[in-house]
Amino acid sequence: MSAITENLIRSNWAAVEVQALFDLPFNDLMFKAQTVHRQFFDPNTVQISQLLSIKTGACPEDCKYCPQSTRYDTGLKVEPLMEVDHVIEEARAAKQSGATRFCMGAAWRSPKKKDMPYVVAMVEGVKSLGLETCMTLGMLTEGQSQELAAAGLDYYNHNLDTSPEYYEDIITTRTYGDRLTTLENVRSAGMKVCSGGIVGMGEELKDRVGLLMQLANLPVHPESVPINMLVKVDGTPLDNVDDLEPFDFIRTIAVARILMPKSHVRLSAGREEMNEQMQAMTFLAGANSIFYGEKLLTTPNPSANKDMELFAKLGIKPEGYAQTHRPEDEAAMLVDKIQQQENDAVFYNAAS
Ligand code: SAM
Ligand code: DTB
Ligand code: SF4
Repeated sequence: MSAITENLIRSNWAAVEVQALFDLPFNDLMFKAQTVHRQFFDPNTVQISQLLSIKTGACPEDCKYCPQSTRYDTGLKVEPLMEVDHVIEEARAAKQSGATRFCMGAAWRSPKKKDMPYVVAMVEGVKSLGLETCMTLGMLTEGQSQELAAAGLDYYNHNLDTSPEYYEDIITTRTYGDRLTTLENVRSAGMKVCSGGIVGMGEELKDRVGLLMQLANLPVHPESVPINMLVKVDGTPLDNVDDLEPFDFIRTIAVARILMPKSHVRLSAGREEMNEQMQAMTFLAGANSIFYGEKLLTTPNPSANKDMELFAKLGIKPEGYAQTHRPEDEAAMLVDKIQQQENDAVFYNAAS
């Protein structure tokens, strides 16, 4: 990295500086974000992660956005920890569809001792398929972080969710400090950090400033920064919150890109509600990762087919997918492959 690009990587952002970025005219902000983006990344490549809920619902925490908290009646079907073999089968299918990272999520406050051998086996099995591994299991101790790192876990996802000031309006069962401690444990164990937040929860602009400042002022920036648009789920306390102005979502992505130039910024939950043009604008703002596959953890996501069609229209190629053709042909080939998989699945179900 040259001295000039090195200077762009900072952990001493002041609130006024971050606020000033948000206040730029939209075109100036987009230009700045795209300029930074091009110094560190191929602007036409997007990383693809696939999510799987390995334990669903009945979570004791009270996160007001979450359909999986036991405190809210969201009609969600509770599922115990998934069998290791089943997880590995899902990962194999995700790889076939073009995902390079498999992210396993559990509705836990933190993993219990009895859970650890199973999640370790999942990491080992998924990794042996040649996929990058990611988990999000709640708070981790130092020991648990080391155990997961030793099993080969590449990334750990643990979001700060919002600014420290707004946090208590959203979650009361664990503190902001608890979250920072987990991030420290993950980092010290040598894993890559995936941490971001949710916008559209009724927060103010200063809270989006505060969230991004917290992430960008960590001693080492998270390698992966998911920016989620709240998915409003009936029965959660936030199911009726006002919609966020879409341009404010795009601005949040652009500012994240500028503050954390080397990180992958993920256009995360909420894509089901976004049209193609809005998603394209987030890629222009510097988003270069998505969650892929028709389900996030419990809520819908665009189909892999739809995403590959969008990639083909935009000339975007999936990161890490062996490139032997033109990007637009490559995406079209993936569409065919996914279609074939879906046909096979229909045939399989009918026979069983
Ligand atoms: N239980 C673990 C935890 O919270 O640390 C891991 C799973 S939890 C579902 C992972 C993240 O998903 C949350 O931190 C939150 O940022 C995001 N999330 C949950 N519900 C969401 C929703 N309705 N809309 C957008 N993001 C959501
Ligand atoms: C993240 O930041 N977003 C993902 C992942 N990390 C685990 C989760 C989104 C969940 C959306 C609501 C649901 O599907 O339950
Ligand atoms: Fe539980 Fe995680 Fe949902 Fe919070 S976000 S209620 S900890 S599953």
